[in-house]
Amino acid sequence: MVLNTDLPRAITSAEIATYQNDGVVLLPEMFDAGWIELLANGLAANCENPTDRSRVWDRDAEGRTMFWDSQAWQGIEQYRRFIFDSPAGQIAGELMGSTHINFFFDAVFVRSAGTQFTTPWHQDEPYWSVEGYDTCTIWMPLVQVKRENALAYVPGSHRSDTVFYQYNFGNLNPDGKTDVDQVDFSGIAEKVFPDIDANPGSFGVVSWDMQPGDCVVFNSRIIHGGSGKLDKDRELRVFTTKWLGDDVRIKFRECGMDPDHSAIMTEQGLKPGDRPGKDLYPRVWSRT
Ligand SMILES: O=C(O)CCC(=O)C(=O)O
Repeated sequence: MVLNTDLPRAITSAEIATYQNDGVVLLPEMFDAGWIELLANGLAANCENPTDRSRVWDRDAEGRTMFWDSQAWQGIEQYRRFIFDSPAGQIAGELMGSTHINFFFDAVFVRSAGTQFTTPWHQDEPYWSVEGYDTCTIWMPLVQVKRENALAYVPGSHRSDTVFYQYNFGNLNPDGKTDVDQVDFSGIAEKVFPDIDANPGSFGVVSWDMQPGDCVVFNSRIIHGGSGKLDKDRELRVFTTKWLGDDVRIKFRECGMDPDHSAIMTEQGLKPGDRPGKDLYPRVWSRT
């Protein structure tokens, strides 16, 4: 399989400005068919051999499921190849204007055909074992997805300083898995989470029709959610990667973390205030 390790085209200054102003940008046709085939094979292997962290987030009466896994890259060669050899790290670095990019973790969101479950609206970085503005996700559907079923975003919300009461994803556990990460923002939240679904238009919500090879890059502080409600013949297989830029430092949060990396960070000698690094968070790109 031939894999193009270079960007298929330059990222434009307009795309960088959109990412910085809105906190989210659609980049069409950034990964060619070779990368998509590789990741599709990796995701199939991941679903067959999930990590201990994986779980079903939703299972309905008809047996349709939403499956999630995270930080599977160390065991899945196809993911490793993507992380180290694809242009993804460069895309993150150019959009965030960073000098260095470290890889944080992968997460997959796999909905079987017709799944109605929708991802609750949330921000990512408040849940994480790091803190920083320069954090982003590359969201890649490995199958075609319609705008109304894709992940949606509230442009500009990444710049809000308000500490919202965020959803506890640990509640999504129909199979009663033990040792699931939990968060409780009640001690620190300043406001209830905005009710985006009540009036998406007033929040300027955006999302896009996407093909395999397209990606959306979003700042990890942006409010996002709403993906799902699939047609009965449509599945949704999404591979995401999370990237860390210049200002990011390790932070252990009393409200809980999801995914909670504090134990594995500590095992590797990483502590609050450190720059994430070592084998766990490899540096994959530097501006030359
Ligand atoms: O794809 C989804 O439904 C959720 C993705 C998401 O929330 C994320 O990558 O942070």
